[in-house]
Amino acid sequence: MTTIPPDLIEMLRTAQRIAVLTGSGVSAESGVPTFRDAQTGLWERFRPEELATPEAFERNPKLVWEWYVWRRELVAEAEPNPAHLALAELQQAKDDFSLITQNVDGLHQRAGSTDVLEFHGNITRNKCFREGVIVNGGEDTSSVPPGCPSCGSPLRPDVVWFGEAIPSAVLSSAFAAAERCELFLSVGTSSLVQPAAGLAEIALRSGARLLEINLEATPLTSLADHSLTGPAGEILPALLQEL
Ligand code: BV8
Repeated sequence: MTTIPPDLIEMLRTAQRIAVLTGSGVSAESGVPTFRDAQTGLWERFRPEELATPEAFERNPKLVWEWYVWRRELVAEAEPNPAHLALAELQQAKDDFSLITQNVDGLHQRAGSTDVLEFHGNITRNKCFREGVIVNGGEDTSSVPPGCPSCGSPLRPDVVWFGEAIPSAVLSSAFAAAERCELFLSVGTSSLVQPAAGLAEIALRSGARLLEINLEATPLTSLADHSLTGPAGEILPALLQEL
């Protein structure tokens, strides 16, 4: 059972401007493997960083496309877990709440969160590799990856690969949320991937307090005002109970 320090409870109750960054640890209890979990089956010989790049896709579009098909199937079978539900509830309880996620699984939205800032895109959407426009049907499914209906180029998932820029609108909204929040929560992330991992430090520099919830220590832990170690699916509901 999570014991929550009284000053953290006070912080949670009084803060009206909250920003949250989530990583794949929040979806782990929904059965979606975290980014650094050992990959299984066909994918075990690859590191995600080797597949989630434009170069990997250009080198072997079929391999990368099929990795995303496999991951989409995992996500389709997954259900939001208590961590996702608690964050949707927290959004309702606060005047100014921003949820920034590194996850591409759409589970926050399925849990009821709105205006989610998808920092790394969303695996359930496809876009044309050449034109960059979202494609919603009409693709040429005789090839793998399917072909864009307007130009025939291969489709790719609408995610941000390593070496690609975060979509500028999402980036500026996330920076603004980190700058104005009173309390920043970093949940279920190893805080290794940039520029997402830098958001907590922007919040700290702007005078916010920092709460980290994770299974293990990260580069952020020493900077946090509070660091709760344990499953997000247990700790977040416990925090909401105290509100
Ligand atoms: C960019 C989508 C520049 C794809 C992903 C400094 C500044 C800027 C860039 C860099 C920089 N240094 C290095 C870079 C390059 C790179 C980078 O950060 N590399 C890392 C490896 C060092 N960054 C980039 O390339 C970014 N782009 O900067 O572009 C640019 C600018 C202008 C113009 C052109 C270019 C883009 C990065 C985005 C990559 N895409 N995902 C896909 O999903 O296929 S990142 C990927 O990693 C996922 O989104 C994932 O969410 C993310 C981070 O991983 P985590 O979520 O933290 O997952 P992880 O497994 O690591 O950790 C899970 C944690 O949860 C663990 O700590 C675990 O203990 C914990 N946990 C587990 N279970 C639970 C739990 N906690 C609580 N409860 C549980 N139950």
